[in-house]
Amino acid sequence: MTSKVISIVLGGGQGTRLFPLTATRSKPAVPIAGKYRLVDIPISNCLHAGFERIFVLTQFNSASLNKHIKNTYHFSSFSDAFVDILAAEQTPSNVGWFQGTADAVRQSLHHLSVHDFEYVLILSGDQLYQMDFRDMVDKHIESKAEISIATIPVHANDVPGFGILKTNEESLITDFIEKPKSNFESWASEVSDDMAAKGRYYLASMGIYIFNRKTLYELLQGNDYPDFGKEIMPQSIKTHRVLSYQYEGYWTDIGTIPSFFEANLGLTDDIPQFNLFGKHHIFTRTRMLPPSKISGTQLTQSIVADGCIVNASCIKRSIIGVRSRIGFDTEIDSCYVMGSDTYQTLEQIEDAKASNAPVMGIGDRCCIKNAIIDKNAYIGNDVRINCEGNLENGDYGAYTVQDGIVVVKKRAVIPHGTVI
Ligand code: ADQ
Ligand code: ADP
Repeated sequence: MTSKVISIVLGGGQGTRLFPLTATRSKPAVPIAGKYRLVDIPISNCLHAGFERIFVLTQFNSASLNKHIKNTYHFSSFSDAFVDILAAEQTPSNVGWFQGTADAVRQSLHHLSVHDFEYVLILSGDQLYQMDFRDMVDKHIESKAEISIATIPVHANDVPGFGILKTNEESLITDFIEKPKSNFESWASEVSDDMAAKGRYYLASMGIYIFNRKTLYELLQGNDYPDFGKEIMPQSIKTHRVLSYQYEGYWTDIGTIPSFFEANLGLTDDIPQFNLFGKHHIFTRTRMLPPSKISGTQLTQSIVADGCIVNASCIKRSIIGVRSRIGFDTEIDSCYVMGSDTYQTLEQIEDAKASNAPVMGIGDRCCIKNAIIDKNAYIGNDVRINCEGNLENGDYGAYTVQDGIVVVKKRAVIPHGTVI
């Protein structure tokens, strides 16, 4: 069965909801959990299922995405496995960017058609979850569906963010509405006792779809509907057999700064809902970094990636990414520090100090709370970030503030003594 499936990861539109992390890189290349990138999650789920032919669709291509895919996903030359990036491209018949999710897949059909496959698995690129796609494909085939949508019960508060649907006794979808804003009470479904206890009565689309090859071509060709959720799904349930594949495990959207931040910090929990340490771990690039060196630091509920040099006094509920350097007497609380792509040499560090400029990483005697520090940032000594709270949303040049979270931009320089 695995040889009959091709997977497509929807790597993101313009990525505005994750700005400024997507200011200079495409969304699939955004770093998560200290050492991975967003795209590693759907790709790892596919590889664990044995689905080894994967396209990643992205609105714009970035050096980091190419490099990451090229350096990470290597397969035997005796297999037909691949992970290929398809960036929106101009062709004689198409001058625009991808207009939406369905349009992105439509514009990529000519790359798909040269392959031998019966089912297409379409995945979102900004979700954190571990799902066995083999079971979903098995159910799709058993029930003779033409399309399957993975679904999950959600709370009424979350309904306006999702495609909501209703099913019949065969789990076939009978009604579908994309992101209803009000008066959706009649859309509640029968759910398990566990879900009912959590008030999760509405069946939401997870944006994970299986299409039979013929059905996908039928639905995408001869029209220019841009989105699966807005146009293709509500229409297809009238004309096709569309199965709801219900899932009740951990699954969360990481497409906005607050959800991205919480999903990352959630990984530092005692028993996180997303298991980095299990059998279905996430694949990523092997970097051959040195082990981290930590001195005088009280570390509580934190994740420290490889290659770090940490002298901070205390780090609490934080993720410290690859090659992070953190100075003496610095306190870090509830932060995602992404780390660096390279190390400064000792000479560069001495030169910076001689000219009173910050060195790469985080300086001495800083206090940083509720922040994301993007890669290669230079944070000086005695800097205080978000220690008093109450910051107004906005873009302040070197950093942004959104819902109480400060995001220091990639390569930003925050001079000594700055208070944010
Ligand atoms: P949304 O997540 O709001 O709803 P959308 O913005 O279309 O839908 O994004 C789906 C995925 O496609 C994301 O990974 C996104 O980054 C990517 N994407 C968006 N535009 C793209 C483009 N032009 N090119 C490439 N990739 C693109 C969808 C469904 C809902 C469902 C939720 C579940 O429409 O019905 O409930 O997903 O999260
Ligand atoms: P990101 O998207 O995470 O911000 P980049 O595209 O800037 O990443 O960099 C990704 C890769 O590029 C890193 O793995 C690193 O090896 C390499 N890189 C970035 N900056 C430099 C540099 N100044 N010198 C050498 N390699 C670099």
